[in-house]
Amino acid sequence: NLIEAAKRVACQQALKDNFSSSFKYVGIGSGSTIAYVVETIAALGPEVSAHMKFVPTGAGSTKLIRDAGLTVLQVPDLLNEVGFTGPGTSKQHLDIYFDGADEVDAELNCIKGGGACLFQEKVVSRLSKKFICVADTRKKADRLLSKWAYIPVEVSPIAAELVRQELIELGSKDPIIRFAPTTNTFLLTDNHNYIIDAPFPTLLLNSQAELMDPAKGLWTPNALTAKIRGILGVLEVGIFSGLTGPQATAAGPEVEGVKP
Ligand code: DER
Repeated sequence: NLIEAAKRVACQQALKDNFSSSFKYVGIGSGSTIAYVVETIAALGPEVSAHMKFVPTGAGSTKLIRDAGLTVLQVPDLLNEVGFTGPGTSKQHLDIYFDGADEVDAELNCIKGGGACLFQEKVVSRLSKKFICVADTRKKADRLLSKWAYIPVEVSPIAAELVRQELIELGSKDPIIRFAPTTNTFLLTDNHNYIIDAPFPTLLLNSQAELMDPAKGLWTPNALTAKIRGILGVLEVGIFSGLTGPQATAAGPEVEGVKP
């Protein structure tokens, strides 16, 4: 269908513009769009990918890489393989990291975490020279939280209710601990934590920081990320921010017929 076609075209375009056979370490995100990135890389054949190692962002990403016949390298094994090169040296060992997003704003800030993998996604992003966000036009928004309704936050289960109350203090309306529909219990992430989905008003762009007014619910992505991350019990926040300039690229071309 048209959405799947849009995802596939966006992935092929993202790879065409950013993938090189000289790469050694490639980060692979989570969700359905990224499947087309892996499918396209595998289709290039072993002569391109056999020497590469693919760093996953969770159990689903690991399975996707393995099922495509590509080599999986988990983050701890990557860091052991490259070794610690001393304080102040770069930790961006991955040549590139491809992933989807739930929403992307005009500055390429993203909401991520719809697939509950945001923590490992952010770890892999931190270890990558470049993050290529691949998203069809449904994800495109002028500002974050204008289409996608909430910020996924990964939290310690024992402190989840405390964090939920602190998020309400911060201005979130009715934050909810995410349920796993299949087991009818709270969803457990790959890191054995809970996810709280916290609705907030539409975020400003980081370049509009002068308009910030938390009392009126006006936050920039950077400021709100820092504030939420500071709540006792929060592991990580599903806002990827500051991906400007050469580090990031918008999605591929809009596919005919797929309008935002
Ligand atoms: O969880 C995430 O951040 C994922 O990247 C995800 O939400 C994107 O999912 P999709 O490619 O299936 O839309």
